[in-house]
Amino acid sequence: MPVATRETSDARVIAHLDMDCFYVQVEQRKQPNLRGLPTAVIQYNSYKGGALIAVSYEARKYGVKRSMRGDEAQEVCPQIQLVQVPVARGKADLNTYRNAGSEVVSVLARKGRCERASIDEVYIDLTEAAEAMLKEAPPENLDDIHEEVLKSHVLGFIVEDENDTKKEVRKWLCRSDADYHDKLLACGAIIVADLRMQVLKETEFSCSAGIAHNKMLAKLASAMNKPAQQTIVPRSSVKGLLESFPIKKMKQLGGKLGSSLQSDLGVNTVGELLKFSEEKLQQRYGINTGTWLWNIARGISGEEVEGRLLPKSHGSGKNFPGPQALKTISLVQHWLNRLCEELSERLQSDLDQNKRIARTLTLHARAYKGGDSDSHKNFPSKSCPLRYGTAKIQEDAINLFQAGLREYIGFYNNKSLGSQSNRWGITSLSVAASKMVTIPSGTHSIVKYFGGQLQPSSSLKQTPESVIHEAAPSSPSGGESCLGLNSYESQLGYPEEDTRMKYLRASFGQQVDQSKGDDLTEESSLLSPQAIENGTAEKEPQPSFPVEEPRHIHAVPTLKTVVKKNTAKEKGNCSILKFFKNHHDHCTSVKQHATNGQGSESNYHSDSTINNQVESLKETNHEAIGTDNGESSASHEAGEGRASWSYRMEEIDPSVVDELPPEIQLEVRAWFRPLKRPNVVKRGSIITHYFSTNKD
Ligand code: DCP
Repeated sequence: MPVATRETSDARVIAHLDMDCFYVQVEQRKQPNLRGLPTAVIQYNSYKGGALIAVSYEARKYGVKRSMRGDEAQEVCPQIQLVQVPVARGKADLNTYRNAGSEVVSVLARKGRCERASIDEVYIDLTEAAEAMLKEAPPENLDDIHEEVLKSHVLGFIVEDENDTKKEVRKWLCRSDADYHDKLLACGAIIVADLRMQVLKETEFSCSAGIAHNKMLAKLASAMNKPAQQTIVPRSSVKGLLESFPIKKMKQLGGKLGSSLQSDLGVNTVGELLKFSEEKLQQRYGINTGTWLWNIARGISGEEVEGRLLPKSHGSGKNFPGPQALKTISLVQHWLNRLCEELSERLQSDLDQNKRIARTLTLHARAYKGGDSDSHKNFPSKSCPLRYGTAKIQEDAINLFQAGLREYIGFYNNKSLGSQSNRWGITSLSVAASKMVTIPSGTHSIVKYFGGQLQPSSSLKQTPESVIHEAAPSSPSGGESCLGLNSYESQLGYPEEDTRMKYLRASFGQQVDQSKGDDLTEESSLLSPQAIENGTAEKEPQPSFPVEEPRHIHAVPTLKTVVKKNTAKEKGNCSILKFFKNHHDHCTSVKQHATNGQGSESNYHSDSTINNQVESLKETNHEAIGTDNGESSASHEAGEGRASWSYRMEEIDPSVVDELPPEIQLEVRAWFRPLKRPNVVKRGSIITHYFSTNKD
């Protein structure tokens, strides 16, 4: 949904830079002999010569378009050079292009706050740089202005004699009587031209740019004069620019909202919106969208350049055109597995390089059913909290697909699968990881520690309650307000609903009854769309989930006491205590003790792995624990062939706690404090230090 943001009263200088025929340029850098030739990059899929995804400007002159396939392009331009995208896992591998985009961003980021808007687009806030230039070296004082700056297009500035364009542009840039806004834009234009030349020098890529007072106008302008040119949008030209600008071409108006403006209000250009009052637009489209529409009609947008050099999300997709459409679940699964493998690799490298994790997994598909050629528009996108680990992502993705398919086909009984009207084919599949969050510094090692050791679960299915609509990808259990914890929960591979408890289990060796999901039948193996839609999915049968073994439940007297003592400190939705409160009455035993029973491994792989991690930590220090406490904190239970262990509250490593999100630290620390038992452990040993409660 568009968000109305008020424009600040201060003049800003924002540039939008967009690479020219980007994939082609990347390929031409690899093969310089292609430079200057009509060239296009084609998709991996060779159907009808492969889909064109990037077309050089030389090829465009012959009428080659991106909508064409290779065969058609060769018909209109026989000499066209077709280069196939790099391939991995039977699909396009875009890493080369992504890395090339990163090279560009790193050049631009030297000059101002950058927001990487897509693989080849960047916004940059040049306000400070322009202000500094205006103060120290205003254009009117410059002896020499680079040719590249003089080639700028100034919207609304009419040059009488085309031969004098550069001279006229110089005059416009250097006007001493110009208003402050235009002077800043003139400085912005000089800076942007310089940046574009720098990008060309360092990366060999050319780009085009728009320079304006906000992101919206800068973006519109960058596409106006391509390739390798720049366009300035003075305030005085905004009305003229928007007057004739097609409404459907405006960002966020390409879909239903734009169509409604056309059909319901008869608005075909942005300028035509000026006829409507803000109230009228609000009545029709709601307060926020109404105001946003009122603003864009006037070229107003206060949206900030976000300061983000990394992509907002990761995605991996593939098209299956014509006869290649996927018609069975097993084929879909095959391809989803490949897509998820790639996604998982990229998430892992983002985590390693940038310390970021993604919180939401979304599946998109296009499909047809029966003879309905329009039905591909309606395959619902589905999202759920993202669990790390390739197998988990694969498992969740197929479940999301099944949930979407169920809704798409609109039936609830597998018996109808074979009927003609319910035949379907998938023509496009993609998985995306979004809601990226940076792990606060200091938490890296714990995430690595858990992440590195978590094995993919083979049987823990995406629970229905965690399948959510694309439109509302936040957690149904209030995940949004628990950002820190949920991020880690996702990272640790827990389904969101259970995470807090599992976190506690990992930390405190506690186990919880998790017997739901028993007695499920094959027939209910797809989730009910109604349940998902209404947020009541947890009431639905949970299909083909492995039967979970009831868990032994061992409560901790000390923990219980502490929980009671600290209830007053509970605050916000993130509270572990609050969550714990909902569950602790299930706890029956009086010993803090964790036992992984037979058969629980597959269902609780994640937390049992963590248990084992804690165990291995403890084993390293086993001697010290045994010596100091007279009670082994790590033990192997004979007969089960599985490790189990028990330990005390005071044995929890405060340094591990240090690495948790701040709000969790506070709560866990509150639990530690009453348990201080000075002199119980021997000072000086590693484990004493490790588990010491006196450190905080
Ligand atoms: N791309 C793609 N599939 C599409 C559209 C684009 O794979 N349907 C890729 C190839 C493009 C790159 O993204 O090179 C950037 O897309 P742009 O829309 O910015 O187009 P180009 O950079 O190719 O050309 P232009 O100079 O018109 O921006």
